[in-house]
Amino acid sequence: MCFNLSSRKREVRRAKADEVLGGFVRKMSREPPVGFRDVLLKEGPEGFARAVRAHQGLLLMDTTFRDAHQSLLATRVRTHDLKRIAPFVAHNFNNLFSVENWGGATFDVAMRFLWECPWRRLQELRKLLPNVPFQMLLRGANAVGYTNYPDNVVFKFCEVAKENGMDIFRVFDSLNYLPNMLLGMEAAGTAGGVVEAAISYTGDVSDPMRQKYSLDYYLKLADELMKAGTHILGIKDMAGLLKPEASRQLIGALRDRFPEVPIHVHTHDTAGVGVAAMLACAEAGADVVDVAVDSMAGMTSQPSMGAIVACTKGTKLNTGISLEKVFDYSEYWEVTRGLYAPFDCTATMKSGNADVYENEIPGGQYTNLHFQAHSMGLGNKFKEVKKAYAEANKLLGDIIKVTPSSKIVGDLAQFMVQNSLTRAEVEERAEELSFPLSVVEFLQGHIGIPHGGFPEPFRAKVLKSLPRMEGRPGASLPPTDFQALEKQLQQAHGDDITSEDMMSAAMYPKVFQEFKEFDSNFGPVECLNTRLFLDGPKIAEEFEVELERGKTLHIKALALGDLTSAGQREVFFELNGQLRSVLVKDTQ
Ligand code: 3PY
Ligand code: ZN
Repeated sequence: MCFNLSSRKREVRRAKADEVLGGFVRKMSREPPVGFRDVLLKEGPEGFARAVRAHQGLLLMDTTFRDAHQSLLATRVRTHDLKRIAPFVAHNFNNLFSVENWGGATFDVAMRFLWECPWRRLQELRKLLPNVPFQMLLRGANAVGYTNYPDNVVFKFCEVAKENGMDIFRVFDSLNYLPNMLLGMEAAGTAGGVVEAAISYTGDVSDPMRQKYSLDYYLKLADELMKAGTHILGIKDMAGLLKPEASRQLIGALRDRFPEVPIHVHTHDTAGVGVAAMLACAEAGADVVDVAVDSMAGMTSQPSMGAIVACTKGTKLNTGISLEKVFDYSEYWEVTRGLYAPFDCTATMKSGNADVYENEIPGGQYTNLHFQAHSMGLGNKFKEVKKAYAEANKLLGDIIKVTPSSKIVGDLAQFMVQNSLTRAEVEERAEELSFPLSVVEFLQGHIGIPHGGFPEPFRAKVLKSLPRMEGRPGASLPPTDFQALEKQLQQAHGDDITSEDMMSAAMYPKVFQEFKEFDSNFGPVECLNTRLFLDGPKIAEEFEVELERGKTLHIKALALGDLTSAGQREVFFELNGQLRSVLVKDTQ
């Protein structure tokens, strides 16, 4: 199977994207029109929430800048391509509730694979898109990581995010474990952000046979989040399990119980039901639903913006968004998406699948597991993995599955497939099997306590005498000493360490260190266009790199030296007319 896109094709797609953008830029006036962010800045989080609730018509959050590419393109979309379209969004989509552009997996992927600073992304986008609120996904006490951090790290993280322009914090916990959620909510609220406490949805409230996650369960949890003062109530349907009937029951009941609070619903389109479900949510009283622009929508991503805009036009749910503008926006993303073909799930995945109602795999993970099975040349293994995933979930007690609990269920599923074990065999042989560490730690209580408690006797058999944690895991972690961390980072990377760097290092020490080393060797590669970033320049190619406004480098690639015994080559080039060379590792 070949995932590579030829450099020529990528260049053609880039040129097409330039052409599309050129047309937009000519039509844009200088200042973008007033948007909901202006309301937020004037009225504060409470006033903003009131304005959202009072708004006539359906509001949309656009996930194209975060969850859509996390779910379809392995989170690989670069700041460069987000910045190019950001002014268009500011000018033409000023009536969006928010643009989701940060958090979730984007934080570590930016440093790990794109060699760019996630904070710079936020800063740069803020300048280009000043009028629409930015929204991020905060994994409660896990912030933007996969594990618990000391409380002071989560608080500082939210403070720095807010200072850098973040507005709305969607806070969830992968087990809906209230103490973890409350910690994230408090951190976001103390920072001055809009708190959107989001209940992760699983099961099916419209199925009387599925009682563990009943309507009553969700209403009780919502009561707690309301008591804790959330500004907005979020429903986070990370796997796309909300059917229209369940939407009517759940959102209808929440609307009756909490007439004042804005309700915001998130889903994925894995089974192809996203548009129908979001329309049902809106009709039942949701104020905001999540969509992605058409060319970045569907399958494991969010439902299509164009479809929702068209279906609500002329009704009381009218979004006020121009369908023509959605088409233009979609055209940009269609060509830009082509640049990321090596990471595009459609290389192997041709459709969504209603089997998600059985396995309940979240959108992003569904794509990952599919890709893993296919890249091993074992396309048929995906079916087995999905079946094992559903079995693993039952073994762990039928838990909520979203980062990081979804990864734990996935690890157990892979373990079962690799060792050809059924659920009954795992239960029977639990005392002797060497389970993945993530599974053992989950049973020890490392990410919190699942609804209904841990599965027994499975837990006792796996853990034997291993310690069990009580209560909120982060509560027992000693606070991070920020002064000591700053000193340590200054010693490693020089004096100009910022609060943003400190947060990156506190959350991802190794990833941050590698990113800083790369950055000091090669500079800000985010300034390169995506064709150059992914393919490199051709010999004799001349190109320009804009470091900042008015500071442009003219570069011409000249020649490659021989391969050294260390696997490196000297690369000769002209930089603003001067001959230069640099040693680079040859990874071909
Ligand atoms: C994340 O945690 O990154 C998610 O998108 C969860 O749905
Ligand atoms: Zn999602």
